[in-house]
Amino acid sequence: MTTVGSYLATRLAQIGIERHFVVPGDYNLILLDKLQQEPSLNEINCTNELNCSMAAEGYARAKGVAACVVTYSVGAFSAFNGIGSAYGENLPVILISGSPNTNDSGDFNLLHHTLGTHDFEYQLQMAKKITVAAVSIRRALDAPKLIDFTIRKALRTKKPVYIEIPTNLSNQPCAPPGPPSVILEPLHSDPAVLKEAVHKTATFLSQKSKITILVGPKVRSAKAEGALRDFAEALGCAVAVMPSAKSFFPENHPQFAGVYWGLASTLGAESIVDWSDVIVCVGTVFTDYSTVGWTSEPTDSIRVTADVDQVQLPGAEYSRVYLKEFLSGLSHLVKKDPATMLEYKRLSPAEPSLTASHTNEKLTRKEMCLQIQNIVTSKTTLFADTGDAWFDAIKMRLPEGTRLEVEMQWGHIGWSIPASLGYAVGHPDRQVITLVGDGSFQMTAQEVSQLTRLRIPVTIFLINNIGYTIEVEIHDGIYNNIKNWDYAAFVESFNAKDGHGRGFRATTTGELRAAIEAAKKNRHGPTLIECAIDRDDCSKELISWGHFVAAANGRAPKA
Ligand code: TPP
Repeated sequence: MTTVGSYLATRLAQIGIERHFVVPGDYNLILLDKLQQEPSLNEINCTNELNCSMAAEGYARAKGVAACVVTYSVGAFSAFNGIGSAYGENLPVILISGSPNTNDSGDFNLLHHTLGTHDFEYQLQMAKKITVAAVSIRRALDAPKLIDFTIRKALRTKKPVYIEIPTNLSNQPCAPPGPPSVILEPLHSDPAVLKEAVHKTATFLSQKSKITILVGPKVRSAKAEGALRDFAEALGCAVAVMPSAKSFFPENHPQFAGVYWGLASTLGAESIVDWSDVIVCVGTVFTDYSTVGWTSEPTDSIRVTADVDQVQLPGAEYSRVYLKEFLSGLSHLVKKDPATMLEYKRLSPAEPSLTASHTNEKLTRKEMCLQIQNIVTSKTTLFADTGDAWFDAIKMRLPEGTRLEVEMQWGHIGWSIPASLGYAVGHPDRQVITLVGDGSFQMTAQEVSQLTRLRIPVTIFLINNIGYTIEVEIHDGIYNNIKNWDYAAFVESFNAKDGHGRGFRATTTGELRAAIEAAKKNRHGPTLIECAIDRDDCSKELISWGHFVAAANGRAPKA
């Protein structure tokens, strides 16, 4: 017999979810049982709902979609934070919350885990603001329609959705699921609009002589990385990437022209972007952070914007044009124009060839980065949390196949710990390396416990500069000081009798080398390496970036 719970389980399995992230509570226990009965779904427990939602967000980065199951209010309110992240970062995460028994509202009962009023609607209303579809299943017979509607919406928009299931409905019968194409069928561009958008854009580009492509983070959600490469090769021009799109275009590609991040750019990317007479912005997102406090946003007049489902160029705009199809169409029409590539070769600075030290000296940020860079391979996924870790990771040279994950839109410090758990569960074949500041780590540290429990060999480089350095650069005060921890001991405390987590503290280059060797050998649990560096040892780009972001934050109100 199909029940509401088993219907949902079948649909989650059909969209490729193999692990769902949960924190149990009495409003969702029967639902969790139903999900467990689906043979291809495995439950991953998290230590709290904030981490649970962030772990699901990380799983969606690995597998394209994720599910997170929590209890009413006390669980869902915390999980909303990861759902905000999924929205901002364009990741389809399905938040499923248990909720009160359907009889309770009509009976005017007061219930636990609520506001202590007769309103049981507030959570649904809140979810509507941070998802693209939020439903509450009030009758079992509505479940198939509502579940299909929300899942389809999540997959099509690459945004989170919310499904609320009352505690007494999960085991109630409903119609069995129909063919999965109803939720899986992708959207296609309007053929006439696509044709015109492609022609207009190709004509526009043919009139320009200095074309640069700027790659943004939405290329991933549009599944357009392959089409982007074809388009770039057809044009033969310089290709710069935004910081949150680093690794979405191979860095060993002859057309790669660095990370464009205003004054924090790498490899001279800003010089070629500034020289161009047109910038084709593919899946880009311009915010105060990504434009360095609005100092580096390409002007509209020289911009062609190819977004996930629309195209804009000076004097024209097209909707219902999907990025992958648009780029594929363009690659067949554009003429080769390598002008920016030729100029970039002239403008780009010689790359410094730095090697990690072989002696034993006091650890610095630069040396830490060199040693981490040495262990990055094509099978590595690097997570960089908010803070100087962003700037460290952005400057690293990544081999083809390496992935970098940053959460620059939502920017929740501590995101990297649960997100790397979720990612590693989704991609057990990849080597996950996480760069996280001490302040960020303290937000979500207990999720290392699940890495230990599941024996996942994530390597965490904890950059201990004793405080919130990025905040110091934006606006300093005593609130940027934090309590130091014995991080190595903290991580090993999760082992109890059966764990294999290891913790190290590196204060010298030699200690870091030794810790990295130990991490390579530890295949049955996480390894945390605390990199103890000076409080003022931070990237110069972070200081300048902080200055401009602070200036943007501090603009006086308009009269
Ligand atoms: N709370 C959350 C959940 N997210 C945030 N981004 C902030 C507060 C504001 N914030 C941004 S960065 C930061 C804070 C508090 C400090 C990060 O410190 P750390 O992880 O030590 O990195 P560092 O700046 O030292 O490199």
